[in-house]
This record gives sequence, C-alpha cells and structure tokens, in this order.
Amino acid sequence: MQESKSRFWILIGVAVVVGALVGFGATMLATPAPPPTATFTVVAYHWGFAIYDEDGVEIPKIEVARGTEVTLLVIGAEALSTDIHEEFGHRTVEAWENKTAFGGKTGPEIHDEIEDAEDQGLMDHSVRISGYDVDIKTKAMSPSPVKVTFTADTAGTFDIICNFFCGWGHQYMALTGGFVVS
Ligand SMILES: [Cu+2]
Repeated sequence: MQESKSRFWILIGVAVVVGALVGFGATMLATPAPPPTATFTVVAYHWGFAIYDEDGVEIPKIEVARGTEVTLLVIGAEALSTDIHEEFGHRTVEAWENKTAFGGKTGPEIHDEIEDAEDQGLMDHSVRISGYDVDIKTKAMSPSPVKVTFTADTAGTFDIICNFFCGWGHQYMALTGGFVVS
C-alpha cells in the first residue's frame, strides 16, 4: 500500500514535468523570433528621392532581407528649411547637367520648371514602390513625416516612383532599382 502510494506520487511528478516541458515547447513554437526591422527616411523633392538610413546617412537605395518589417518615414522637401529644400532643387539641375535625367531642357529651364511647379502649388509627391502595395503621399509643408510600415515579403528589385502629379518633371521622378529585397 505504502509502495503503490509513493509510485502514484512519482507518476504525478513525472506527469507534471512532462506537462511543463510540453507547455514550454508549445510556447516556444507559438512565439517565433520577431522579424528584423529597418527604418528609412525618404525625402521626395522636385524631381527625385533621397534616402537616409537610421543613422541619417544618405544611401543610394533601400536594401533589406526578405521578411524585414520596413518602416518608411516620408517627407516632402518643401516642408524642410529653405536651404535644404533649395539644395534638392540644385540636385535636379545637376542631374540634368550630368545627363542622367530631364532630357531636352537646359539647367536654367529646369530651374524655372521647378519654380513653376511650386508657384502652381504642386508641392506634394508620393513614394510608390513598384510590385508592392505601397504608395505614400507627402503632406505639403508638414514637418512630420508620413509613417508607413509593411513587410518586405517579395524578393526582387523594385523601383521607387512618384505617383502624384507634381509638375513638369513628374514623368522623370523615379529611382530605378531603389528598393531591393534579397
Ligand atoms: Cu510626382
């Protein structure tokens, strides 16, 4: 009687330990490691995009591993200080001078087109990622960026394009291969 009683308690003990292990295992399976995350700031200007990493360093394109939870902070250049804003305009003129974009017009003509777009109140742009359901419109003059988070679930090389009419150079506002998921 004494022996079977202690065997009973041993069995209970074993059951409790096994139960705890099964429970622990199930918890481990139910809570996979969180996905990697990455945040980038994208400045949209007349007529291009500038990308910055989490340290504020400008980078030529966004590169992430598949499955990364990507946060984009999108801001229109018009919302930045006049100096910075004008600096982006100079980039556009320089891009023309390097013959990398904006064919058919001279540097001063490009400069005039930028001023015309602003005079017409065409201050906003969008950041659309081809192949993804991502299209973020800037908020003119708002110093707070528009924030969007999505999962980079499709591998490949995608373009960042403006999908909101922003004047003459809108047609050229694209960063080919600007979003790469490996
Ligand atoms: Cu545009």
